Amino acid sequence: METIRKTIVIDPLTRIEGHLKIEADVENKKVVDARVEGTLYRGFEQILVGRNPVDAIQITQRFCGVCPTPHAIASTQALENAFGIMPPNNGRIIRNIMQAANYVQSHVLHFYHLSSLDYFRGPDVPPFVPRYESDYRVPKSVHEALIQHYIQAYQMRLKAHELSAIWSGKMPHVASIVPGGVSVVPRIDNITTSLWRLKELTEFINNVYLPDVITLGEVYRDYFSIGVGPKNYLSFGLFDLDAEPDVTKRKRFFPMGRITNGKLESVDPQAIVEDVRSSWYSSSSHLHPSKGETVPKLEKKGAYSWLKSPRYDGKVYEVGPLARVAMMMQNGAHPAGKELVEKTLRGLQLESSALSSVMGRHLARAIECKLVADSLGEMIMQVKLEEPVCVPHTIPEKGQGMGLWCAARGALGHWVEIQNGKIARYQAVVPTTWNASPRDDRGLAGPIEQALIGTTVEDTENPFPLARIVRSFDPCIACAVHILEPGKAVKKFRIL
Ligand code: NFE
Ligand code: MG
Repeated sequence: METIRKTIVIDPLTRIEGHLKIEADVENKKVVDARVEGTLYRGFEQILVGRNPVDAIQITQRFCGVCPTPHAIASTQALENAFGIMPPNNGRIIRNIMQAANYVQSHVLHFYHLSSLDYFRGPDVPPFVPRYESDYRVPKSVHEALIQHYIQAYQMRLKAHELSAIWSGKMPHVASIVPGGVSVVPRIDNITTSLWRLKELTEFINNVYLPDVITLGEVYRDYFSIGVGPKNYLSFGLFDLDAEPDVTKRKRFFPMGRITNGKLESVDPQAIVEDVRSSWYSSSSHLHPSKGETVPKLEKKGAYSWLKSPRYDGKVYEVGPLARVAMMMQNGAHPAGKELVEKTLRGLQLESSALSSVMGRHLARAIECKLVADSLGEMIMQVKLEEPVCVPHTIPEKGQGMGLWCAARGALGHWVEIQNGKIARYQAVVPTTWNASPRDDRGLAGPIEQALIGTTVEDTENPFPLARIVRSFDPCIACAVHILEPGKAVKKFRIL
């Protein structure tokens, strides 16, 4: 039989954050190779050099409007690490509240407004038309409800933003996170106005979001075996439960850890490097982020992305809700959460291995959203009105710091070096850099590239399975790259 070869190009992929191009080489309807290309350069890491270290908390939040909160927290923790301070209980807890609200907002955003229209038609009015055609299979009986939920989800995201803003002053981009804690003085109405919003959010997650994900899981069962990732998972964990200065020993609601070849392991931050062989940077490759460099070079031969390739001990790791849920299935931190995952999979007559898939990622995100919302009430009630929220800080002449946290999309690290009281080096390694990374120095494909390879594409003119796979990772390229050449020929775009 004659082999039919074709390269599918999707550029830009819509309904994600930022600018992403997908290239998939297809042979006889099967993806045999794939390249995930971040096509946006931003340069935040250089903007930070020479600034007052405390500016990092505000500037790094401008990486992204979806996940400013984790950048504020990771940068503050990097500074606190360099300053030798830790926040008091109230500071720690109030940051957790803001982060939990941001998780809920982000997960609801991802499922309804970024992903769900991959699976059912929106109403026949703009902005839902024109639309690309797909194998929409949702039965009539639930279709109308899904559209209603899509609209309701906007209200829910507003509620989650408000819940954060009660503590963070505003959203997006929190105003009250400072080195040593937070600057908000809690009052009783912060607590009460948070609780009623949380009640509405919890009801939505339990009665609408999670059931909708399960419904789509039933209808699109085949997507529990499509988009299989590297099956190695990394999480830095989050929601600090104590003030242990060593972040690798700190107690967290979602503990730090890795799963490699099915085995639960600890995290040694020294084992992280970023390769740039396939990235448009002339700086040295394979550097630890504390020594990382970001020197752009668009003409670099063999490069195809602005994203670097973070690797742990030379291996490829998927990060995100699926990584945290995969960890939860082994680390004993949340028996009820584990039971819910098992029960849901049993209901769908699936094995736990089905989690590494498009639908597995959506399910993990929804179950994590429920776990976070269910714990948020307790976090709010832990705030002590009469206790301090912050400790003072002094900026040292020289120092180094690391903040490891988890954004909604996965493991997030910030590294800062201070010289003469100013930032001398700043490196951020963000979730989408892990997931959407290009080939590393050894040629290993990144997690999304791996998930694309092997996929069957029946119609190369309408490769919707590829779009569904990429979106299940919830990529955010604005975060991950942190050039436009005016006057050059306009590209031919294919929008999916
Ligand atoms: Ni812009 Fe982000 C999250 C971070 S993604 S959304 O969550 O950090 O890489
Ligand atoms: Mg970076």
